[in-house]
Amino acid sequence: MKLKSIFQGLSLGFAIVAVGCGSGSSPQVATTGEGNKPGPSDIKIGYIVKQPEERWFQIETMFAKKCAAENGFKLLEVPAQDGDKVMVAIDNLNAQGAQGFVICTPDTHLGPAIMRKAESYGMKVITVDDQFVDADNKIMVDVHHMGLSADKIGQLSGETLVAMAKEKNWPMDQIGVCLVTFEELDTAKVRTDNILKALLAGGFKETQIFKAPQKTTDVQGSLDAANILLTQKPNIKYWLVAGMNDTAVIGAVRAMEQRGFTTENCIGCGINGTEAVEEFKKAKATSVTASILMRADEHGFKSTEMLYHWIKDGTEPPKDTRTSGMVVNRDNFAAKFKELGVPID
Ligand code: FCA
Repeated sequence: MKLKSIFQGLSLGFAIVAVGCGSGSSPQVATTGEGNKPGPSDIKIGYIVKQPEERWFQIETMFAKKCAAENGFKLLEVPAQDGDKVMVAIDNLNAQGAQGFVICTPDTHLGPAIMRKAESYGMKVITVDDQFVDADNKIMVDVHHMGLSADKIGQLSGETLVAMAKEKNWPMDQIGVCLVTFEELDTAKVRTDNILKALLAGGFKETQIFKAPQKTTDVQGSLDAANILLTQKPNIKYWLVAGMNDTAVIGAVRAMEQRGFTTENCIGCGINGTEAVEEFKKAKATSVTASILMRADEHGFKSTEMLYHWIKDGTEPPKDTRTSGMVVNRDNFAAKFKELGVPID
């Protein structure tokens, strides 16, 4: 799978401020490297994630650690499930001498506050997966980002679901689509908007596609969202399920199962692959029929590697780096994960 750089960043010199501590100053950077550049062992990088319980973020962090081990710098793993934890985490990282961090924030609206704090400490920042937004809800395109091509991935998920539904040959007028949404998050909205487009292009009518908004982006959040929809639509015989990630689809499928739906009348396609694996591994197939396998490994490794070179050599990374994905299911997941070197146990 190819990593695509959308914008080629400028290579800028990086001046290291060698003294100072506490609020409003840059972290102290020892310089055991060549000239006045820091050596690998002088470098500490934070890896902050919003949902440490999700396998996606565990794999990302695993590969960020691999990058640190291969290059000889120190990676500081930080779970931060809310805004307060993020702010405390940045203070702690600074106190530990980290020169920068990669972050998937629990709330993208924290972007301006996170950047203000990071800049006050002279820390470099790369966002991973979720982009910051400003006070006007606009993406902060000046902050370096590594993420996925949410439009293409959404489209692929929608097209996969259409193809799977066609194979089932269910009567079109008895099919409903449960589209689990989380429109507060840009990458999620772009994904589900494009799933919807692909379903319409595949012959589904707007009137048979129902959005189920998640309040939280965990299994419980999507299970609750789907339960509300199922209560409102008790007469639908066949369900297709989609959402912004595997967790969204797994929760909705659990809600369907509680009402007696099986693979005979319900199928779903997730995104990430990292959580759908648990479904594919089950002896009996579940309605989580497929997923779009994304590169958690590459997101973790590359984002950290880019930040490392930025701190160490002053090589500014591209402003925007995007990854693509591929369809996985029960038949091919083991081979695909093996190819990427991503563990499935
Ligand atoms: C978001 C989702 C994750 C993953 C990531 C690429 O952060 O919450 O599950 O899909 O984008």
